[in-house]
Amino acid sequence: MTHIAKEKLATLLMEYPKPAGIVMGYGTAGFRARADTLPWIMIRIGILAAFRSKVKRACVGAMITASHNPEYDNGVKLIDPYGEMLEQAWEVYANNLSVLDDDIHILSDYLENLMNQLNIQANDEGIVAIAYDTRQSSPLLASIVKRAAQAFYTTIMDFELMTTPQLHYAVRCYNDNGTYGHYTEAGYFDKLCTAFQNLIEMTPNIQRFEPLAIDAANGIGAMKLAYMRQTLAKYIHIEIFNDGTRGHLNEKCGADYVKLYQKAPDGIPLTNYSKYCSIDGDADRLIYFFIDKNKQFRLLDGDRFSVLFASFLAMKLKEAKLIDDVKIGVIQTAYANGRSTDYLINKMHVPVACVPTGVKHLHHKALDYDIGVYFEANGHGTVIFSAELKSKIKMVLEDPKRTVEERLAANQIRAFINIINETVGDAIADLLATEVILSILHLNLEGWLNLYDDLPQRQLKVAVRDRTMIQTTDAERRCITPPHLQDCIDELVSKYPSGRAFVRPSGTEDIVRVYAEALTQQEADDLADKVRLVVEQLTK
Ligand code: G16
Repeated sequence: MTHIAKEKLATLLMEYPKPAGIVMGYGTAGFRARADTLPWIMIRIGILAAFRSKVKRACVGAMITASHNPEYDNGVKLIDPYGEMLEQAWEVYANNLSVLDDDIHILSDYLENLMNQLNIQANDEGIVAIAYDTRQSSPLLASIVKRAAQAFYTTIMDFELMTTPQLHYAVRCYNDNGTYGHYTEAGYFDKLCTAFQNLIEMTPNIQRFEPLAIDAANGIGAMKLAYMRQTLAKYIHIEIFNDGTRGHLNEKCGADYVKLYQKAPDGIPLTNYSKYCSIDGDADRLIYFFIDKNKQFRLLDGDRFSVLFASFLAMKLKEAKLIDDVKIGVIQTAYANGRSTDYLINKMHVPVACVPTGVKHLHHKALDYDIGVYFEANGHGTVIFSAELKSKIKMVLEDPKRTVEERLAANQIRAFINIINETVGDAIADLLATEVILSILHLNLEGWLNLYDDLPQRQLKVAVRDRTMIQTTDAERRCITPPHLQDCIDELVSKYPSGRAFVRPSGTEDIVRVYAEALTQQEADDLADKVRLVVEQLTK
């Protein structure tokens, strides 16, 4: 480690000291907490980003956001060269760095050891792409990451305001030398919008698009959607509400609020549209909803996207006569409604895997398939396509013996792949994909909802003294600590026909999450409430 790096770090440590007694872990989506408690961790993450880039000899990303959390929170997560979440082995380094106090000697000893272990030379070059959401605290936090990374001979690509999925995309494109697309925001929109238009233009008898009202959670998505709205105005009429001009970020609006409370967001007229959707604060989640004939609010969550996307892709694979050569699977978490899992397995005959919460887990599992469709029930997800699948599509397109219908289906899959952001769940890409599938299949939201009936469910947030007291296993479906908690949950669940419940500590908020489902809403509410009481008692 150079003398200059040491000096720069020492200055940063003095400017942004670590508060006494603070403990922070790299959670579901990186470090997340109240923004005013974060500057010191940004120093550590800036260093780690530089090291990761040097080791991978590629650009890595650092996204400043707390996504669905309230405005007063913020956070940071690292993005690996292929646009995926940071490799889990490196989360250990992040946690080790977060434990270290501000002593420059101890910190530099640790860093020198780490450089030796990872074979990093002081003058190896690094490149870190940084972006942030619209939170007031974001620019300062980004500037600290930047300065810490620069102390280690690292170039910064500063994208400033971007959605989280846009940064994932940019990192992938940059390292792919443009094969995946051009790494700028213009490149991102060009790829998505061109693919969307192509899919529409090539599809005969496509249904007219109904106007869509979007709740943008008063976040970064509003300004990005506004750009796209103009480009696609010829095809689809989009209205953007909760665009940040009046309300607060994620407050009574946004995908998390709509999903959690199962109700429409504030700030959007509920009479004029047949289709609504909500995105979250950094535009990586999407939830659809509508008001039915009986004036009831009806929700279409992440499970519904899995069913819709998998159905569409399976249908096109059949038409392209590729279905027998392609392994398609769906990845869910414990939050997936039991009826969605049943529908996928028993009606669609698609294999379903269950993994712990967190896109990193779903993404990893999805790589086992040629087409891996993954969505968390909260609307966070995407589809990934194997290189083999892509070359099979190409072969169909280039084979003169294939029929017009087979080639059309292959072409439709190819265009669909280009709408999707394969690096991570992306509300904008998922929105375009959903809209175009609904139009191709001539489905309205009611038809989509009627594919199966959800079991009524309830989710609660429970504040406890120390959420790490709860440890889970079996993809978070069972608790191993505190003692007796799981026995109590099992006993409660046994009293409700088709009942299911689990608890897990959140990795993004200082709370424990309770989930329950049962045959009626009253029973789901009861079960959730009883589980909450048990959690409160056993974590006192
Ligand atoms: C993040 C993660 C998601 C996760 C969510 C809630 O979403 O990316 O995978 O489902 O947090 O996690 P937890 O239940 O552990 O708090 P976002 O949209 O906030 O980035």
